[in-house]
Amino acid sequence: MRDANQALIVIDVQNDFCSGGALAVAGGDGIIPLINDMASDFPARVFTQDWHPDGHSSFVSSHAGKTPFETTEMPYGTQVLWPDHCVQGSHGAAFHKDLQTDSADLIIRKGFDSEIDSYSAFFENDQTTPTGLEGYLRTRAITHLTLVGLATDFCVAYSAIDGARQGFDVTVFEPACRAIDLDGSLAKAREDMRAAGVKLES
Ligand code: VGL
Ligand code: ZN
Repeated sequence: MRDANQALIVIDVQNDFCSGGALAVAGGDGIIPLINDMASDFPARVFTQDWHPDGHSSFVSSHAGKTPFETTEMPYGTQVLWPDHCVQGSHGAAFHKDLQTDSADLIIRKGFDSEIDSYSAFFENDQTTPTGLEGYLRTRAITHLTLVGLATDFCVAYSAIDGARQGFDVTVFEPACRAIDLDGSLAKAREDMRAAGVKLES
């Protein structure tokens, strides 16, 4: 077992990001056995769930004339328009059935404000509105985070960078992550993570 100041953060291992899902990430399900094995090694375990209301502003269906993966300008910056995914209470939003979630100390949901997407487990995409995760980790005296899950280049990377910026020691364990890789987004995310002081472990 690792030291008490270490948390495993499992990002968005939900049906919609796994095979057959609305926003399936190639090989997404393949990381589940590894995550299940890792969980028993960490004294603190936090799982996240992408959790959007119907008609969320990040959904392409909310933007007439747009096609999936195009971008649009939002008040908080450029936003990719995603296929509708992880609608609150839907099968797609549920954790994959093979992911062992009983070990979760905390399940944190994000992206529940219709008007703002939230890739990061710490802040919505306006980079100001907190999810509360930082306070949870600090009050438990957690200083070291290991991130795994989906997708490497969006929710994992945004969470890792925000974690590092807040002073946590952050490692992304890449064998237990998979990427969407939209127009070079994986290479850019890895570069941005490194620049923010995130350790990439292969
Ligand atoms: C994610 C795109 C949209 C993710 C969530 O979990 O990486 N990506 N919503
Ligand atoms: Zn989403």
